[in-house]
Amino acid sequence: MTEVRPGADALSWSALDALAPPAAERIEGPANAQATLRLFGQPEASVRVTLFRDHHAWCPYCQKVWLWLEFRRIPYRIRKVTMRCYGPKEPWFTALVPSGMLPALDLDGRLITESDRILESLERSFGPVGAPMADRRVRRLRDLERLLFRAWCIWLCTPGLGERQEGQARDQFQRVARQMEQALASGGGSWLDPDAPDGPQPGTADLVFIPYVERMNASLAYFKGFALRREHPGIDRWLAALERLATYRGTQSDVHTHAHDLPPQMGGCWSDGSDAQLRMARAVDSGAGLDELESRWSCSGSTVSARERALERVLRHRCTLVNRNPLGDRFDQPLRAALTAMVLEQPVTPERGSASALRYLRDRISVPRDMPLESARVLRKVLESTAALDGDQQSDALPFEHRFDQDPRPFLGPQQQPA
Ligand SMILES: N[C@@H](CCC(=O)N[C@@H](CS)C(=O)NCC(=O)O)C(=O)O
Repeated sequence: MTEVRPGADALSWSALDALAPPAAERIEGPANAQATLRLFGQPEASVRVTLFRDHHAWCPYCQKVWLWLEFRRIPYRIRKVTMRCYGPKEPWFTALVPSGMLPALDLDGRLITESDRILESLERSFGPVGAPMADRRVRRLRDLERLLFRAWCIWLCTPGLGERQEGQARDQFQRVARQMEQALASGGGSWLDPDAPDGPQPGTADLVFIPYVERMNASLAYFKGFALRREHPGIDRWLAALERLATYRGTQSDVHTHAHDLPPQMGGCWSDGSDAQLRMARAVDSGAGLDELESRWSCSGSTVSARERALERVLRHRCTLVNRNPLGDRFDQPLRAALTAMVLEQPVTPERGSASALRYLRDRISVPRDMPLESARVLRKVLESTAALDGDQQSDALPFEHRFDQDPRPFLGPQQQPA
């Protein structure tokens, strides 16, 4: 039994280990970014599908296919590939797919690329999730999703918009967002799926919207000070219905991750510099988060709390996290201090000169790659509160044109997959 002393000492690694829960069940448990095999109660010999997706669990087109496989409960393997903005592409993958583009899928030995072609092939082999891709009503919704995507790109990714153009771009985006709300309202249930709008889970029509609506919610808050969920209550209800489902939560990212992973992917995202924007961006960057826009889901009721899961995930990679930190070995005590503060829910003083090192880690927690949203929220907050005990020294700003600081290679386990 670990003796937990009240007071301000950082616990040892072995004391922290004793407080951590076992790793989550990856093969049969809820959807999770760490799995490399998913079986849904079926024998491994029945697996016909391999999904090639990114190490960071960030690619939106991969998320669409990932969600489809999870909701349809098709056994599959996962092979993870590096996206160019995080590090070099694996040669074994470019030998298979010369463009290096993700996602790709092997179905019964046949390689398929392009997420829509992948979904069509999966539907042919296993049957659809709700109304199928080719259904006239689903096609109309897919077109609407592309309209929303374009309106979002124009607003977010056009540099140098003046005040008037910002307003026009926002109006255009909101016009299309209202069409999505009308489509939801006309179904009369929680979902866009025209066959079962009040069914227990979303259909393919919903799955095609999820990745980018999630990214819109995050990026428009961070770069434009725009609260999508407040401005569009119909979209808020739809997101909240998704967040009640463990399958969606397993794939869900958060505002911080999207805000810093989108710019290199999109060729830049541009802030409007308004008071609301600066306030929201500061809240995100400091680790305080934007509770009203992030998931309302709470882990309470789950057997493992958000902080316990965060502890387990950090402990798994603690050596690499210390080695990779700018403070090197001297990050050992500050990291233990923050983790101790998190589990004991009381402040623990880090060694002097560690504020920027703690903030370096705060800024690099990637959701859902590293841990679920709720765990990241708790961990970021405690890294910041522990850093603040040392001072206000910040870490270097995150790069905008690439994220080589997130190269997955140092974290790869023996099977070349991050554990
Ligand atoms: N039209 C494609 C788009 C896929 C796509 O743009 N994939 C990006 C990631 S989001 C990619 O693989 N880029 C290459 C890289 O980043 O390495 C699809 O629907 O599958």
